[in-house]
Amino acid sequence: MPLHTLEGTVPWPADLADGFREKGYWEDRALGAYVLDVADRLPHKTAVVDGEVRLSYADLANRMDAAAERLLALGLRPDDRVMVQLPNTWQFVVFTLACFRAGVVPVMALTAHRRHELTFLAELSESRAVVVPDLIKDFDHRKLARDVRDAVETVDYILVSGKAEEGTTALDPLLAPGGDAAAARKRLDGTAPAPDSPACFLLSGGTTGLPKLITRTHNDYAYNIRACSKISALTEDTVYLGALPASHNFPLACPGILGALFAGGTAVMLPSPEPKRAFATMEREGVTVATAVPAVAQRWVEHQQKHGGNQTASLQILQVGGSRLADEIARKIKPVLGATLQQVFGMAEGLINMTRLDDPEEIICTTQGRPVSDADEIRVVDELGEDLPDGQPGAILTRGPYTPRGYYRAPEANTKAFTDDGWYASGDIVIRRADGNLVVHGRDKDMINRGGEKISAEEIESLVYRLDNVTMAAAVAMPDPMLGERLCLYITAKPGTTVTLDQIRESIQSAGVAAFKIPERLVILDELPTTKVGKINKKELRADISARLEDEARAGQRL
Ligand code: OOB
Repeated sequence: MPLHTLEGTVPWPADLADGFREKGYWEDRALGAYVLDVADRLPHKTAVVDGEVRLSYADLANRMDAAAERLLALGLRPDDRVMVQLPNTWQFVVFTLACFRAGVVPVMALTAHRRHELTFLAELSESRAVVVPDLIKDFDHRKLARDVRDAVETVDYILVSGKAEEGTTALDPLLAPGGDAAAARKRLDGTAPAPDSPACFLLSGGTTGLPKLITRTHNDYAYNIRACSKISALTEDTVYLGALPASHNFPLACPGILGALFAGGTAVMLPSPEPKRAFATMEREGVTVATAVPAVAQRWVEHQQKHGGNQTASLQILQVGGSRLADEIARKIKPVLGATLQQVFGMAEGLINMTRLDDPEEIICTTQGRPVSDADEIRVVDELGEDLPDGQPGAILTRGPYTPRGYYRAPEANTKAFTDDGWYASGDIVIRRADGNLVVHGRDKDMINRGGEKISAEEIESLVYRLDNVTMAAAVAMPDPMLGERLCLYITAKPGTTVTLDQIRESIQSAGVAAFKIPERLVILDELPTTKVGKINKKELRADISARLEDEARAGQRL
C-alpha cells in the first residue's frame, strides 16, 4: 500500500478505530470500491444522468478508472490535493470518483467561491491542481483559476471542463472511457488508497474567519453514506435528484449522489434547484428522492400550488435540512408535493440526524430527527459543560464513527470546537425530547445561515474593517421569510464621515468574496451596544434589526 500522510489531521484513537472495524462501521474499503461492486452487478443500469448525457454503471466505472490513471499520468500523485470547483454535472461525479480511486484528495469548493476563499483553501491544503468549469453564466472560472495559480505556489495544473485555454488542461478528455477497463481496474486495485487516509476535504460552515477543512477518510465517509442510505431507504430503484451544490455534504453523501450510486440507483445532476426545471426533470426522470434546503422546499411548494399538475408524482421522499425548516412549511410538503418529508439536521463535520420515513406526522413536521447511527453519541450541555435533562435547551456535543476528531491543520480552532476527549461542539442549541428526537432551538456560534449557506460573521467583519471610515463592525443575522436569515451589517463610522452599503459591497466584492456573503443591509449607529465584558452585544443587534423590520412591515401595511 502506498504511504499516505495523515499530517495535519486528527485521527480517531486506535482503540476506537479498532472497535469501529469490529462492529462493522468501518469496512476498510476505499470509496471507489463500492461503485465497482454495483458496476459488476448492474453494468447496464443508468448510474448518472446530466441533461442528455446518461452513463451506465459500466461506463461510469470505466471512465472513473481511466480518469484516475490519466490524473496520475498527468503528474498528480496519491495524497495530492486538488481544488474542485465544478457545478452539478456528470463531470463532477466522474472526476470525484476518479480522485477516490487514485487516492488524490479533492477539496470540495463551491462554485460561488471566489479568489479570497479559493486562494486561502488552496494554500491551506497545498493543492496541486484547480479544477473549474469554463464559464458559469458570464463568470469566467478559468480566469479565477489562473488567479489562484498565480497566488499559490503549489498549484501546477488547471483543469477546465468545457473550453480550455492555453496553459490549462482540458478536463473532459481526461474523463473519457479507457481502452482496457479490466487492466486499469487491476492496476488501481493494487494501489488503492489506505481506507484510513483522507478521501476528501469538506468545508466547514466556518465561524472563525475563513472556512476550515474537514478531512473525511474513506472509512468514515463510506459509513456516513451507508448509514444515511439505510435511513432514507435507498435501493436500486432510487432516482436521486442532486440539485443543491454537489460539493455540500448533504447532497453529496447524506445519502445524496454517492448514496444513490452505492445503492445501484440513479443520480440525476442538475445545476440549480430552480422550480420549473427541477419539476420538469423530476417528471422526465421519475425522480424518487430529492434534497432541498428550506428555502428551496418553500419555492417548490409555492410553485406546485401555483401551477398544479403531476410533475412530482414519482417523488417519494423530500429531504430538507441545512437550516431550520418552519413547522408550517413542513406540514405542507406531503399534501402539496405528495412526498414524505425527511428532516435532516447535519453538518460537514459528521453527525447526521434524520426523521424516519415511518415516524408520525408530529415528529416529521416538528423535529429535526435523531442520529442515523447507533454509534453516534450525543450530549446536551449547559454553559459549564454539565449534562442537561431531556426537554431543556443546551449546546449539542457529539462523537462517533463518522465525526472526525479535529479540523485539518487548525490546532487553535480545535481546542475551541473539540473537547479533549473528542466531543465536537457544533455551536447549535438543541432540545432533546424524551423520544430522542432533536429540535434545533438556536445556536451560539457567530454565523449567519443564509438559506443553508453559512457565513462567518468574523470573516465579513474583518473585510469591512479594511474600509477607512469604519470604526466598529458587526455582522448579524436578520430574519428573512424566504432564506431564514440574511446578513445585516451594523457599523460605526469615523466622526464626520459616512459609509454607504454600496461602498461596503464594492469593497468586499473587489476582495474576491463569494456573492452570498455580501451584506444586504447596513445600519449605522453612533455606538454599538456592548456586553458586560466589553464585547459587541450581537443579541441586542439581532433584536434591533428584528424590531426595525417589524416596524417597516407595519408601516408598509398602513400605506
Ligand atoms: C449542513 O452542513 P453544514 O456543515 O453546511 O452546516 C452545519 C450547520 C449545523 O451546525 C446547523 O447550524 C445548521 O447547519 N443546520 C441546521 C439544520 N441542518 C443544518 N439547522 C437547523 N435545522 C437543520 N435541519 O448544513 C448539512 C450537512 C449534512 C446534511 C444536512 C445538512
